[in-house]
Amino acid sequence: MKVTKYAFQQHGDERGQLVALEEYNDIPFEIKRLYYMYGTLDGVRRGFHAHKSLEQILICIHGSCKVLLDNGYEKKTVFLETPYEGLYIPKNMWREMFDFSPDAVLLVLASDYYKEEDYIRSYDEFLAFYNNQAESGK
Ligand code: T46
Repeated sequence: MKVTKYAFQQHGDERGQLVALEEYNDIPFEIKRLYYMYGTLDGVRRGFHAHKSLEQILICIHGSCKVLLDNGYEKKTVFLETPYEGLYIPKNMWREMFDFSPDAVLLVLASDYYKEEDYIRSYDEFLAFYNNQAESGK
């Protein structure tokens, strides 16, 4: 499984750091929504779903967390710990976020508005959807 992590350009000077993200230049899609999670309690695991068409970039802008990616065939765990790195999550990818540090702020840039119908929340349904997509070459 290919995991795509972007290393964003840091504009550092004697005052500190700044990262600027532009759609299509730094982010490979139109950014229609952003959201962030913080105050995640110890031991919490979130996610447990895939998306039929949504693409996202996850940036842990403070603290750290881990993300399990599962394409239905292979699993990989990615550690996010810097505000200048973004993890790309394509469509058809099961994800779980865990091991949040108490100070973690996880920012997510999304290619579409919030649509409940885009979620696949059952793992069995995800595997069936994945196999179906693979067979039809999508
Ligand atoms: C994803 C991972 C990385 C909204 O009302 N609007 C939104 O844009 C989002 C993302 C959530 N919500 C509501 C829906 C739920 O009542 O916020 C509540 C928590 O959302 P959810 O349980 O879906 O959160 P996670 O952490 O399981 O998943 C989220 C995203 O939903 C998902 O797309 O890929 O983060």
